Amino acid sequence: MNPLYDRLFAPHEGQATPFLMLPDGSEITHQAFLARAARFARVLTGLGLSPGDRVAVQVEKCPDALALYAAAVQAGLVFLPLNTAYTAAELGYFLADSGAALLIADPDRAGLAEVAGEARALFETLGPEATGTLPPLAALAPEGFAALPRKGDDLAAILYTSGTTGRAKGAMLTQRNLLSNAETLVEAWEVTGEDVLLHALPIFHTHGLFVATNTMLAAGGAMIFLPKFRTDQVLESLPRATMMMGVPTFYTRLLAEERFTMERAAHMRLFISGSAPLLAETHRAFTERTGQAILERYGMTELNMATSNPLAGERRPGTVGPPLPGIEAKVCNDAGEELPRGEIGMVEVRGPNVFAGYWGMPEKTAEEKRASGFFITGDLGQMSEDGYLTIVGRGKDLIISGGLNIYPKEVEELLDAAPGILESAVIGLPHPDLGEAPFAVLAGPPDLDTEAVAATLDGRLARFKQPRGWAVVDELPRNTMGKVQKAALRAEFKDAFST
Ligand code: MLC
Ligand code: AMP
Repeated sequence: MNPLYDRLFAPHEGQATPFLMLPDGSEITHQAFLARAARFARVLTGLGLSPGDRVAVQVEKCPDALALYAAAVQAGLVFLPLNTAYTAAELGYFLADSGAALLIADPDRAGLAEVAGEARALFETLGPEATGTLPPLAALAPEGFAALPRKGDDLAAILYTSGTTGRAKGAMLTQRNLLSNAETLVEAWEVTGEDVLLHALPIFHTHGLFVATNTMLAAGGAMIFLPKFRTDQVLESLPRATMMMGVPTFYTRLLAEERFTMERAAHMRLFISGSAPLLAETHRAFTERTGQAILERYGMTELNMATSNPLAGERRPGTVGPPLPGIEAKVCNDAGEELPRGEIGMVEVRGPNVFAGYWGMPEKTAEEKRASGFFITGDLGQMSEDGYLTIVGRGKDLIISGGLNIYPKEVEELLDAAPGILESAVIGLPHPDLGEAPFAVLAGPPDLDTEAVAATLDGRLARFKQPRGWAVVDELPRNTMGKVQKAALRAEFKDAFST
């Protein structure tokens, strides 16, 4: 028994209908995809990996990257997907912390060999250009692979999520976490084998990998599988799709296009948004343009999806809807006591979706997960009388830029160490395309060369985390407790990206 494989993958082994539709017009059936995955599973086990071992993967989005995920599930391995934007310096930590047995990365990332540590590193271009660094994949007969036994509590994946204080944490997701959420979403959004999801998200995060892919697998549907969000490609694909999942930037980019019309969206039955707040005005403009209401949902790496506006019923702009079936979400005070409806407090969530804990960090897990099972999300929310949750802010110092998380602390530590800088504060400011984007305020001499400072981050910090704007001040504003007043800085520089 391998619950995740048995439910999401095995039923489609003989399914000859398309699973992945690619930009070049070619299609990969469920059957062919799973045959490919089975070969990968044989390769992985042939390399000596056994159930429970971590396999880290940093490769560009392509069908084979997804097949590696399926293979890891089938072989009982713990899948550890990594953002392709991460530098070798960032990756070294994930590999060492997770004790990964294997790293699979694109060959142009060969610099990673130096940081691979104990992990065996394989550099291979996946897909049609495969160069054969992986043991002779093509030579293996497509005989299939019997899924190795796993239990619901066994880990299926570890996803790293940065922390407000220092080190990134590996969120441990069990087979049950992933499976229960996929089943819940199929039901909530009435996903069927007839659905075609327009997939333009990256596949190294919860959104693109689990919410999108697991749900389509559970339903036996298909995906138009685009390498990334390119407006032209998305516009062209919409008339063949029935659903799309995206971060708010996807929707603002579509709305900026006159070619995005009611007619173009007419074949779609469901547009879903998440990972960052969707402005109520975007929601309304979208309805005006297409006649369809975006369905906004809320989740996080540790939770998969926790709440969702209803498929049938009011999709209320600015809210993330009620808790999904089988999941509890409440707004609490610091002691974890539920507050009266309408009051603002910390969002806490409990259910089969809640992760098992942080890898190797029992104290961190205990700080964020109560004995009662409720997870303290770090998001501030407000529950309406009729049970719709609104995310009103974050209790954690976090910037979400185009759906990607940036922890200021990580950037500030590097900036503080740069020559000439007394101290720094990195803040998120409103950005017309990315929702919010990182901006650095540096305390230092007035002639400080910010370009030189920016250059010190290259190679050490993924580009998306690097500040897009800079200001130099004499000193940072502090409150009486000595804490940097980021709210004051956000107010002072609020228009930096909008003018
Ligand atoms: C790319 N860049 C970004 C960025 N994405 N900078 C800040 N924030 C981002 N999100 C930078 C690159 O480093 C590069 O910089 C330049 O922008 C162009 O890169 P690109 O790849 O061409 O960018 P683009 O295609 O425009 O990407 C923007 C985007 C993409 C919004 C389409 O980031 C995206 O798909 N985001 C989705 C992220 C996601 O899936 N989040 C879900 C997390 S799970 P330079 O300097 O090199 O030119 C989660 C749980 C939940 O949150 O609830 O779902
Ligand atoms: P991640 O750690 O990448 O999984 O990001 C999770 C965070 O994204 C959550 O803690 C929220 O702050 C944010 N988030 C996800 N969905 C929404 C949403 N619909 N509205 C507002 N914030 C969201």
